[in-house]
Amino acid sequence: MRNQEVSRIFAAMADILAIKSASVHRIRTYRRASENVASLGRPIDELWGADQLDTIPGIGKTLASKIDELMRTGRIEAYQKLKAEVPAGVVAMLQIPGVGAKRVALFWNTLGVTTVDDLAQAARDGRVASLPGMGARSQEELLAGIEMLGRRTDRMLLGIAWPLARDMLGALREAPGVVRAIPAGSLRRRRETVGDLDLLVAAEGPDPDGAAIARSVMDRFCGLPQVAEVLLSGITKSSIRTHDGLQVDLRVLEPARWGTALQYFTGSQAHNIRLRSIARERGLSLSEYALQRDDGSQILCATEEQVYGALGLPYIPPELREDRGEIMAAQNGRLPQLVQIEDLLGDLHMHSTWSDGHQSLLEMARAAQAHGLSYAVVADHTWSLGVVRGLTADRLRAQRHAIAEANRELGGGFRLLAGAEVEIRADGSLDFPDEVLAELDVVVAALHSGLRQSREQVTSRVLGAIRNPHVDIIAHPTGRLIGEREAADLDMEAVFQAAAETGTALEVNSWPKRLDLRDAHVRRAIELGVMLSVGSDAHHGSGFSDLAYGVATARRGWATVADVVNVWPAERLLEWTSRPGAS
Ligand code: DGT
Ligand code: CA
Ligand code: CA
Repeated sequence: MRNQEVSRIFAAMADILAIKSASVHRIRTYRRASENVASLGRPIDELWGADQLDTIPGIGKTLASKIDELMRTGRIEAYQKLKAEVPAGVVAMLQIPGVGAKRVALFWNTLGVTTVDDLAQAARDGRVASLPGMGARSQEELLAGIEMLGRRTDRMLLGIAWPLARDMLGALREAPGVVRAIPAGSLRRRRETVGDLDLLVAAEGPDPDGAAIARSVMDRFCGLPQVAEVLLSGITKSSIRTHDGLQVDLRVLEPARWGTALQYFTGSQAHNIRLRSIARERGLSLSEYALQRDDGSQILCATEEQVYGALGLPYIPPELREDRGEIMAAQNGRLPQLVQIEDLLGDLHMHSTWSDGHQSLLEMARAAQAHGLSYAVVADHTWSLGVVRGLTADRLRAQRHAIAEANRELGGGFRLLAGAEVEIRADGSLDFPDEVLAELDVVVAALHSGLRQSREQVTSRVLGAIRNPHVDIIAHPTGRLIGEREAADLDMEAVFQAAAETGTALEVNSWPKRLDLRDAHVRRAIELGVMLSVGSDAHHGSGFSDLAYGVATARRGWATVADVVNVWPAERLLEWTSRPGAS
């Protein structure tokens, strides 16, 4: 599948065009094409083979011919030309948090810098501050951004690694003799980022030692289209590096030892160390191969339940295996019944073309329904968020009519609720007065600006929003973007206490770059009695599948159905939003 490659090239072309200040239309065309190819859901090679590239939204004749060129020749001439015009080090400046194409062009054209290092030096020399539109403060922010870029690890977002693992395993499952194929390691524990992928396959076959079967699985693995480089190709373990630079280890096992191997390679290491000491107390030694008694005899475990069972424990879900008290909870029969994706009945945070979303109310509703939901809150951005076409009070009212219209069209099988993602402004006030908020079914409030304010300032803004009786949910409370932007310096204890007191829910935002609240915050919030809302933040119908990442994060924070408001039917949710003290 070459979708990722095509998507990456179009995104890179859009970046270069933006630095060259090409027409906004042209830049957007490439950007959209990149997004649409990434979320295509079927191999682009297939569409190309069937001469159907132009059925992809946003791909016209010109872009189709470029994809065709790539498929036939392995390169796109126009991309090569663009790359020759703008140095790679200049394009890399776009990765600096807070730096967009206009700034990059300014640095390149006026300072003559062609690498991020040159730019950092120029900032340290004070040459950035004197540029038009810049100043001492923006120079400092630039240096902080570059520093953050340097600290960025090469861990991959869960939202990228999970689909990648799914694709690779899907291909391996088709190999002869394969009976199971799943990701272990941090991906199975659903950590927000993964260092490398640890894939496990159980295979069995006619030949006595299974070697031929294992060999054929390994060959298939090393030949997958995602593979850029084979690091190691053995009979029990192979390692490759993908085009995105991610290392993937594959182990092929006998089904009879599947349980111990899966348990071992799922980790975490800290969890495993505890399990081994419990095993020793029972006169057993636990390894990836088996449980072994003191007399040397082995207990083979085909399932993880058998491993945990032999140690006197119930099965512990992978998301909990971080040595954060899960083993004691298991021993005391107090493991939480974790919330599951199937438990969600609605989504409380999605966008439409009324602000910066890509699809209409009706399209979003149908997509949400197709994802198994029965209602969704339209939470478009409000006017003071400058970068998007945020809603004024008048347009918000007009949107309510459109929502009613869409609901009639949907005919009762699905319901859109009227909401807004109301901006919490830098001075702490909200974009709408109370009487406008009072007209909405659900009010979501969020910070998008002033995230670097002092702890006192930024905390008081969030507390103010929580205490507003109309506000039901605080979206992505800390504002962090994984690997890009630190969380605001919030006093989280104060935030959790206020949310618990007022019955305001805090969101677990499902967008893979956010996952905010994060796992540790979820855990503490629940301890203090805070309700959670798992929100997709979808800007496109395909965005509802991100809910899986939000649910995973909630599970890592020990959340049960009792902690999540969008497991309720719409009627109960609306009772909650009109609870005493709210409206
Ligand atoms: P990552 O890759 O950094 O996101 O995190 P993990 O947890 O996937 O770690 P990784 O890939 O090094 O190893 C996968 C699992 O294998 C790990 O969670 C537990 C197990 N494991 C690996 N090496 C060791 C080890 O030296 N001791 C123990 N007890 N377990 C290990
Ligand atoms: Ca790993
Ligand atoms: Ca590994």
